[in-house]
Amino acid sequence: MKPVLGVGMVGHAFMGRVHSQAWRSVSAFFDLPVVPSMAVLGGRSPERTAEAARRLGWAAAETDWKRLVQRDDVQIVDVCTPGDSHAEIAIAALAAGKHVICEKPLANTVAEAEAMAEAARQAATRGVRAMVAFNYRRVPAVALARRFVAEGRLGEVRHVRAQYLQDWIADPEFPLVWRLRRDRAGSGALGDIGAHIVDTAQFVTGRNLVGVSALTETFVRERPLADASEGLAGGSRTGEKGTVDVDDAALFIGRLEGGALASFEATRFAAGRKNALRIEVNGSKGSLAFDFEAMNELWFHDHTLDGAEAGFRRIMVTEPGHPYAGAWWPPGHGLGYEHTFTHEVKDFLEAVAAGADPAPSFEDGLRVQRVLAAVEASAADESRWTVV
Ligand code: SOE
Repeated sequence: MKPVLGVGMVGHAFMGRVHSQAWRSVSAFFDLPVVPSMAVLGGRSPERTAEAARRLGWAAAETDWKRLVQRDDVQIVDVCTPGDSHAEIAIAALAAGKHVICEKPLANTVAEAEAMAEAARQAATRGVRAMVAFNYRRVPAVALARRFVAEGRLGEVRHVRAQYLQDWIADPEFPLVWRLRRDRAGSGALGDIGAHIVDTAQFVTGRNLVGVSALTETFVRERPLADASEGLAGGSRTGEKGTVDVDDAALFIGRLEGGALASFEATRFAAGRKNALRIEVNGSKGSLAFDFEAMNELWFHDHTLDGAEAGFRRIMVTEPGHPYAGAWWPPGHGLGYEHTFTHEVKDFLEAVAAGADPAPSFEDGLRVQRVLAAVEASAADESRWTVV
């Protein structure tokens, strides 16, 4: 009999639903040393939480996260709330001896992220593990891209071009949901999706950013207020308007360890782009290109080939030898967004069972948080702007 680890998850909106899917399916597809049991779902409203628990497959519902993290049937706490409560919940859970997986960005501020990383360091000395949930690392094609870079197939990395393009708030009448409020989300497109491309770029290249220079913009400064500002769509309108105090888009350049130049663009105003997380890496021996909107494909150009034969070729990342892919369908049948979360909890459970630190750690999450803060500081510093 494999040891069973009870999971207590806080939050049941978009991220809670997709994490539930991961916890529900992981043992059916991966042979793990431990088995997760979906012990309890946490949320604020008794009715909505009980209903979500029933629908998503949780054994119980709890309206007080402080009780949830103390429960004896909970060994893992999964934090799927907006960023303003990540630090409080994660730190309390670690102090209670529970392993923690926490949605991205790790926190809303560097100070909170520092406190979380410190709590994780302390907890690790007691065998308690913590991970920040940057799920796109677990797209098979992204993991394969990292493998190619690590194997030296690209040679010296010269350029990284990363974009995260969405369009779900392009309509000025789209309401002021929590992702557009600094007090809840910390920042706008920058923290919500820019954080993903910072992590993806650092993960694929194995190099951290050492400095940035940035522009941010808020295109729509007032939006309708909505009653229940949960989820992506928001609830019914109140008829009033509120001020948007976060960025709608962030554009920045940076330098990676080792000298590669990188550019980043995060926006929710790219009309027609739904979830285009893209990365291209150019090295001395070749290039890689990925777009989440075709997430089962990785494009590779081998620059050591004769020019007459060389050129980008498409690799369908669905072969048994590709990261994660062998656990699923026959070659060519493809995976979706939800699988990245299944891979995330698989890696987390394996690390917990092995007594190892999972990646990305809270320390990695803190490093991303420092990049976000540097981007905001750079964008606010108009003295660096050269008028033409
Ligand atoms: C909204 O922009 C969002 O749901 C992000 O919060 C997620 O992290 C991303 O995976 C999809 O888009």
